[in-house]
Amino acid sequence: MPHSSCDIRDSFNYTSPPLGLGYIASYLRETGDHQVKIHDGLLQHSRASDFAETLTSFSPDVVGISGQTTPSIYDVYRTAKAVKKHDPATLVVVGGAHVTFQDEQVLKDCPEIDVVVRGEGEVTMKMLLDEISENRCNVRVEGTTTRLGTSILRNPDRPYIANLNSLPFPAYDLLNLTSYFPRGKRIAPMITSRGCPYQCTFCSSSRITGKRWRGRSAENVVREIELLQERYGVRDVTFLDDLFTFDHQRVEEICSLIIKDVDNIGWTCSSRADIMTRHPEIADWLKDSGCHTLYIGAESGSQRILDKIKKGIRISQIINAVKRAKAVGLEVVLSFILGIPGETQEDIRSTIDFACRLDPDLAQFTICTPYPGTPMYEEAIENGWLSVPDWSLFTVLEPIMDLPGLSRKWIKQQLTRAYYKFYTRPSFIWRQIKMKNLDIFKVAFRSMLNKIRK
Ligand code: B12
Ligand code: SF4
Repeated sequence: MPHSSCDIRDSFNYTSPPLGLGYIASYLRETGDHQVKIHDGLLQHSRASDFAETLTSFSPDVVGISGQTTPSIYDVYRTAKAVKKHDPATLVVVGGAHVTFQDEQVLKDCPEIDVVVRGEGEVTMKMLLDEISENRCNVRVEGTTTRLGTSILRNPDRPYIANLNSLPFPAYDLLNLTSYFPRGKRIAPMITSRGCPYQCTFCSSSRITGKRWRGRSAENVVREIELLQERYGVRDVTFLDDLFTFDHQRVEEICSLIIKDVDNIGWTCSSRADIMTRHPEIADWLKDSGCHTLYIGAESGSQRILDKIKKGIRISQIINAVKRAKAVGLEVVLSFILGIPGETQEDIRSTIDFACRLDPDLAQFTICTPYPGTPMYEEAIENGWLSVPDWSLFTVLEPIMDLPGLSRKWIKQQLTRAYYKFYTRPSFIWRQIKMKNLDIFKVAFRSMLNKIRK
């Protein structure tokens, strides 16, 4: 991971281990004779000099850099430059969401990058390394964009990995899991599925991992939980899946197997509101097997806007899902987007009021950001809402589109207003006092507002 600023990490003093790199590392070790090391520049105390030291001591033939998020791309460029400066013969490969959709631009902008891996990285990286270790100069590896003389060669896409059970677990031994435990809490992330058939216009996930949802089996998932618990002392798992609850039968199987095989584990996942409404029994399964927090993307309080962003959910489903989750005793975290193209000032006010009325345990408000690869990005370019993009501002805390009828300044004010209005409600503060959560809440809230005000 490049050394990079990150508002979430700075506000909550927490980042999570780079699972994508962990998967690539374990796959390379399992399928070939490769020695792999992971350096995470996002870790709070990681310094650029540590990275230079790693380059010297490990002396890699290939350096893979995660170009996953848009705001970190300039840090990716800086890292690539540092690698080539250290040894110009090192092959520099980048992968992840941002570079997948900006592959040609990235190669044009940064001459130090040799290859972009698009989409899932495990198999493509292995194929690339096989070519190099056998001294073949074949640049025609599926899923890559690379240089051919002075031009750029975009090879065909690689098919998605059909059976996720076939992948080894991430190389946790290379990730130093304990350095990620926030305030000593033994939390680790996991990912149990990839792909999403929905069409939300602001989201690039489904465009990276494909429209077909692929889930690992319950058995495979629970074996990984056991590994995390037994080898690393993990007590709480955060499932980062975009669609953990997509296959409700699989959810039931995972929950039953956790109850049967795993003691003392807490966990968190996210779900779409329509799935929780269609299958209300999911809430009970989650709660009974140790899930304590459910994250739901509510996005907007206006049905017209939900339809416009093709979210495919109804306001009534959000209300039902929140009621249901609270009824079984789950904590609920909702996320909302402000400044969506087509919104009026009234829509934004009603989103903030809706968040307060729903009264979840936490609410996250972000500013609508059109990431490359999304239909919203195309729409923003076509309509001239994005001038020359400064990628470092794509943090979801900065308004970056010039939208008709909504000034950037006003949208930013609404973000601050949303946090104040939601988090200073007496009912909310009282709940935090009762739960003795006030210290963590105060630090995070103050720090988040400082970021927004900057
Ligand atoms: C966990 C997470 C985080 C963690 C980062 C943890 C980490 N160290 O990786 C934190 C909380 C810090 C974070 C922050 C942000 N995030 Co985030 N995050 C995620 C999340 C939920 C899971 C990532 C993950 O582990 N996936 C599972 C692994 C297996 O997949 P993967 O990481 O994509 O890796 C695969 C491929 O991408 C590729 N690959 C990735 N890296 C590399 C490197 C090489 C060399 C190669 C060859 C291949 C390769 O191969 C991997 C294996 O197949 C994703 C959503 C998602 N479902 O992926 C969003 C996501 C990556 N985040 C996103 C965004 C927007 C952000 C933020 C900008 C804003 C925000 N939401 O808060 C900040 C930016 C911080 C910064 N300065 O960079 C977007 C990225 C879109 C974009 N173009 O930027 C995503 C896709 C969510 C979304 N749907 O919009 N995030
Ligand atoms: S927001 Fe969730 S449901 Fe919508 S496309 Fe993205 S991953 Fe799929």
